[in-house]
Amino acid sequence: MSKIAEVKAKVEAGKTKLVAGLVQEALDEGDKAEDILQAMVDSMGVVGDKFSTGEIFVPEMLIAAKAMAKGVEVLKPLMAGDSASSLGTCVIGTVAGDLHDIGKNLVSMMIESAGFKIVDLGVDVPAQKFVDAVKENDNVTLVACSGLLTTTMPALKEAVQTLKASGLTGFKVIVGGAPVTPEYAVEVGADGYAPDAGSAAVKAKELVTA
Ligand code: B12
Repeated sequence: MSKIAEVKAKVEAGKTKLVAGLVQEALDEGDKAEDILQAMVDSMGVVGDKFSTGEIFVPEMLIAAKAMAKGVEVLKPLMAGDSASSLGTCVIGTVAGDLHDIGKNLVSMMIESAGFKIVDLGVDVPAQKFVDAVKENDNVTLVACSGLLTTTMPALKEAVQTLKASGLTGFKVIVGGAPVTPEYAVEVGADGYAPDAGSAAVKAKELVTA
């Protein structure tokens, strides 16, 4: 089994103590950070499918997520660039009622590498907290809202609409997460949407430099 395949298998199996070491071994053997990351993202897809079919339950899903987080820690220094935060501050968070943060963390990492300073509000973030963060931090040029559940899509809408109704200016809003579509982003009044972390960074830059 290739090292990357081993990483993927161990993330799926939730082997939190093994994943970081295996990721490092894969890097040492010359595998690219992007490919290792993609393998772990794919693992999450498999885990989600197994959850859908009742083969595994929430605890197994959680432990797999923790295993992936350990692997991402190893990759982080290699993925994040060292741009001099010239694009302003990006406030990022997962919307109210939603505890998923792997995707949000990857988006945060890539947006940071595109040249933003990051203010991460974490998960389960009420709409008003996004607004408060725009007020409380200097030079906020972007707010990024993540939502992973169909049941929290209304919270995503509320976050965007509360930001837009706040009277505050000078920032754009980008949304994303598995159930979010470009059409939904337009419908809720967001300025931008991206399907994954890499394109989120490109879109973020485009939005604030346009
Ligand atoms: C891990 C996981 C969990 C973990 C989360 C741990 C953590 N720290 O994040 C735990 C166990 C807590 C969990 C709980 C639940 N989960 Co869950 N979970 C998952 C799982 C397996 C992986 C999610 C993930 O990390 N994917 C990998 C990342 C990299 O992908 P991503 O999040 O989509 O992010 C990418 C893009 O979407 C995008 N993106 C994300 N955010 C943003 C933001 C912006 C601004 C932009 C531009 C882009 C962007 O870029 C990211 C990187 O490329 C998914 C299955 C799946 N296929 O996604 C189910 C899944 C999301 N969960 C699901 C469910 C049902 C639940 C629970 C309701 C289960 C329950 N009965 O309790 C709870 C809800 C808890 C809550 N209130 O949030 C369903 C959702 C179904 C739906 N359509 O709503 C899924 C799809 C599983 C399934 N197939 O049924 N879950």
